[in-house]
Amino acid sequence: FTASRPANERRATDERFMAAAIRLAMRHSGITGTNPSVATLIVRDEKDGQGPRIVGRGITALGGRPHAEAQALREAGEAARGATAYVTLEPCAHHGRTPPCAEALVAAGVARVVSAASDPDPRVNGKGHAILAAGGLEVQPGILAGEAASDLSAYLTRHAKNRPEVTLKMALSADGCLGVRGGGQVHITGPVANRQTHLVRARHDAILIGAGTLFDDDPGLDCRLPGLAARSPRRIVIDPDLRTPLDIGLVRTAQTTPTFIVARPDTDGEHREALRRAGVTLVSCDTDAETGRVALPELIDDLGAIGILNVLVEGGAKVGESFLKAGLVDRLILVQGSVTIGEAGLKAPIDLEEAKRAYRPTRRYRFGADDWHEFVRKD
Ligand code: AOF
Ligand code: ZN
Repeated sequence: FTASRPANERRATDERFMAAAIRLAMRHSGITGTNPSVATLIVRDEKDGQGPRIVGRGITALGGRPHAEAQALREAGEAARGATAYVTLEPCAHHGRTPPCAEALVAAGVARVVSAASDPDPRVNGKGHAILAAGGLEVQPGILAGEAASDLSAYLTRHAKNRPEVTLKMALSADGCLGVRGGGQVHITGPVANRQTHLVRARHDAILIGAGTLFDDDPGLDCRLPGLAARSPRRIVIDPDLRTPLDIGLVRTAQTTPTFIVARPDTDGEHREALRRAGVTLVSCDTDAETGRVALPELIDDLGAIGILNVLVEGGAKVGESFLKAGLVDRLILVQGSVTIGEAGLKAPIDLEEAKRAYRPTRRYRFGADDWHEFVRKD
């Protein structure tokens, strides 16, 4: 529909519909299994002066199938003929339970396909676009590729690094502290930033804290936003010496929300058994003989092996520092509040200035008095 329009107008239209498709894809982010959450919009110009209109929409279904394109084409029916399809990821080229989406787009008579991110899956990588071009469709890849890749990052990390993606989130006081030395919780961020944190939790498969944070805060680590409670992530506590008591919140709720404790295998057998009876899953870890710290790369690989695609590290200066030192932090969320802690403050392992050197800023919001910064690693 855009062929007769000037190039800049066409580009603006493409970006507008792709932005809508990216927002649509976010709805199933984290609930499509190992499949990425992709969205498709089928758009046509009705030539009635009203401009382009959406005639079909699809999001990758829960668990991963059917794919977005198949659903959008079904909704569009005959209206797909001559239309433009917006897809947040290159359409697939492999035979699963259904024929490849790229072939379905050709068969439906779609005239033009605009895509955002390319698919690193070796069964697809470039082949999806090639099928479309061979079918005579006009292909425009790379529209809002960065934005789409940011939402697909857990999937992209799994292909690029063969491990779950790690996001470290920390709330910093105005003077760069996480809290007061020697414990004691300080409320650094306000209610809007706290709700945003719950939204971030809902988009992760697992949330990880250190035993210190568990003992100090006895946190719930769930997603308490209306309608999203079922999206609460699995909870992981790093507690190599297995000091977690049976009467702490996470253990008491382990029957309803999957809870993992990472401990050395030689810890007290009776306590291990009692925790297991309470519903906790114990994950074995190795520790460094000198520092007593958990071997994180191995732990992250183990979490990947049980189907976890992304992990949100939320607790403790030491845990945060260990993940940073191990080079395992792919994304960083730093929320700077307006409180000043002063002398007694526990310095954060990274501040905004250091973050800007190693990471690329992606999103930034202002929530009340809080400044919310998101970064991704530069490599
Ligand atoms: C698409 N549209 O909505 C999604 C795609 O296990 P399968 O057969 O479903 O294939 C998984 C692969 O399909 C996944 O690795 C990625 O390449 C692609 N995901 N492709 O055309 C979609 N979710
Ligand atoms: Zn597909």
